[in-house]
Amino acid sequence: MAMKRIDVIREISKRKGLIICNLGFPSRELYSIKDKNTNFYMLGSMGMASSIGLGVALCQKEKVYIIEGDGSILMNLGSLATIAAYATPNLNLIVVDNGVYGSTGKQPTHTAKVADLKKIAKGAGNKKVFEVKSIEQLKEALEQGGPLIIVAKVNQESKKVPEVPLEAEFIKKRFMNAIYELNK
Ligand SMILES: Cc1ncc(C[n+]2csc(CCOP(=O)(O)OP(=O)(O)O)c2C)c(N)n1
Repeated sequence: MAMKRIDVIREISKRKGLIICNLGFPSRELYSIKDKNTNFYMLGSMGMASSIGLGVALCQKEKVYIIEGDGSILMNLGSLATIAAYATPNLNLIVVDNGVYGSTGKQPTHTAKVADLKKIAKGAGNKKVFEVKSIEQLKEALEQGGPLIIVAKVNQESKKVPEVPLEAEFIKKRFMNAIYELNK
């Protein structure tokens, strides 16, 4: 049976580390699984989770899990080259590829027909890039040690969960405090 985005997010949420999550349903699903002060929910901008996550990985020692979307990473492909150039071993970028802009009505993205994110990530210079289609494959890929890019192929399903009821400023400050406490 095809993997769902929420299964991928649940697996990542079980792990110890910081999570920077894409906006829309991915953040809503992550919040509904378990809200933590180590979760950063991106509320506004597509494609910025990978850039923010790289910055967070570079400036402290905790593991960082970035949950991106295919539509979002396609808007910021440059971040894949910046990650190839600068990423530290604590960086794990998971691109959840459902082939659609799932949070805004399932309009197809370019991964549905032409774009291969694994090849793009490799072509940008990243060494460890995996494509996974099951939770078992995802777990195995996550064991490989970073910097790591995983393209997780999922179906188009979003769980009908409410919006994240937190203010952007609160999310940022809480996340910064959590990083400070973990790294002191
Ligand atoms: C720059 C920008 N353009 C458009 C939007 C509107 N928008 C919010 S979420 C979203 C879809 C995101 O798709 P994807 O990254 O593939 O993630 P999915 O929801 O499918 O998991 C869109 C178009 C936005 N927030 N920011």
